[in-house]
Amino acid sequence: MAVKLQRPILVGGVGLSFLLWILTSLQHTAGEFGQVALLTTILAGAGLWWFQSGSSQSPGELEFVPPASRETVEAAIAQTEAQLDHLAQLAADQGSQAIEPSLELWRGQTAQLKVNLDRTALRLGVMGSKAVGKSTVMQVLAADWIPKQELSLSLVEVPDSQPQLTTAIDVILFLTSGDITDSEFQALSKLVKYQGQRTLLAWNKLDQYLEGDQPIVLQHIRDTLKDVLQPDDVVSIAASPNPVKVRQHQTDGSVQEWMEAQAPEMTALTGRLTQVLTEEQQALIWSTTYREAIAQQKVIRTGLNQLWREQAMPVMEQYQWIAAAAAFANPVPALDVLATTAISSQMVIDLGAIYKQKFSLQQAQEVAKTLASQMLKLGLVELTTQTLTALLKSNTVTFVAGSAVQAISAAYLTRVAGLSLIEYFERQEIELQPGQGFSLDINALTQTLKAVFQQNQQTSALQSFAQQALNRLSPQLQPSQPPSNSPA
Ligand SMILES: Nc1nc2c(ncn2[C@@H]2O[C@H](COP(=O)(O)OP(=O)(O)OP(=O)(O)O)[C@@H](O)[C@H]2O)c(=O)[nH]1
Ligand SMILES: [Mg+2]
Repeated sequence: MAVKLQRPILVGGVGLSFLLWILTSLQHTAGEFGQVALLTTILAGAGLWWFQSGSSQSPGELEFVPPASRETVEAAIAQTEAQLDHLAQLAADQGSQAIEPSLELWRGQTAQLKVNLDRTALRLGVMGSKAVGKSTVMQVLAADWIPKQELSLSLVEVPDSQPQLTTAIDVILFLTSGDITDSEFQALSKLVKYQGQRTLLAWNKLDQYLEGDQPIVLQHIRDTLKDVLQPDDVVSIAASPNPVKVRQHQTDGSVQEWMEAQAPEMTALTGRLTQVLTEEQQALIWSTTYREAIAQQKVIRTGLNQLWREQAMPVMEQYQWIAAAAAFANPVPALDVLATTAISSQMVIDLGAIYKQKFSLQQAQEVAKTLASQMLKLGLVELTTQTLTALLKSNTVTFVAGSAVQAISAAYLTRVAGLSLIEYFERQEIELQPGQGFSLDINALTQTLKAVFQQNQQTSALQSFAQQALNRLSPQLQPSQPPSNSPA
């Protein structure tokens, strides 16, 4: 039994037959409860090998915290490099050459992060809805203000359609042309609170309001944004004020009228910008590099997820057939769900291990129980059984009785549980060093479960799955052949 400690129920390939033997022999001796209890005890006993106490920890805050020091940024870059190394190792172990070009690219980009940390030039990005004056403001800044700055500065427009471009930008200049709209408020909040972007808001086209109203409007914008931006970071400007009509009464009694061009009014903005860029230069560069490192990690993560999925799918499929065999050998509907759960705790541990999510048996049981109860609550169990009953009725093979429906349902539900876990894990933070705490976002897991079930619910998909399961189970239906549990 020492061969494969991580998966005791599969040890030596005899685990399943052993399990089935236990289940069948129990059928004569014990009540329903006793069977489940014993099954759970067997699995729990086996589970002691990997039992480890995990400290519970509240789920991480979503809000971005700007780095306090250069060390924080360097740690984030080191973490990015560690992820890359892990990916490279995984690709080598799995012999996946398809990822090589991406790996090369990501290595280059990650090396660039260290260079970026030592830059001095700053990047200013202009954003805002249509026709608020972005181009005009950029022209005026480029002509009158940037040349006077001692800092090296670049100015870019960030299109609404590509907000991800803000990652590499140090300061965002967000423009409006009047009171803040709801969508502007949402966009600003996201930038500042979620992306941790240093942001100034400029209300442009000040000249369109009466002079007496201007301070009131500005105050109103500041009040609206009080939880997002400090008042100093909200200013008013007129990048291209409308010409003003001038009337002059002549000595001969006639009246002369003409339009007089107005100079841009930008001092509130340029004053604040100069201050922010000089006082916060270092922090701005740290922040941006930190965001870039985190964004790079997300990209590398897609590569990791791809390779991890290649490992996870066969593991999930193995459990799917174990669940089918167990449910088939022990065809009491209420029991099946529980038996499936007992088995899927081990699946949680095995899949978790692939995704660097460490679970104790107890925690895994909690996850499996949550999955099972959500499946019941969402009506997935009933729906699956009903659909499969209807599908199998039309099947010409007459021996596929109730137990086969239960077995295929168990397999299918285990598959849905496994795929949900895989998708859930793909979105979890990973810790390549050991010692991570346990946290389960039940809500996110349930949402994933619903989505995965919906994706896999089509009759055609279920039909081909049922057929596959029948092929799989049929050796066991014929007494002359021993049960098979080796993966396809
Ligand atoms: N009254 C007034 N009009 C302005 C001001 N600034 C810009 N405008 C006018 O607003 C209009 C739109 O300005 P743009 O600079 O093209 O705005 P934009 O945000 O670049 O527009 P898109 O690129 O189309 O989204 C132009 O007619 C400008 O002349 C201002 O301070 N006051
Ligand atoms: Mg424009």
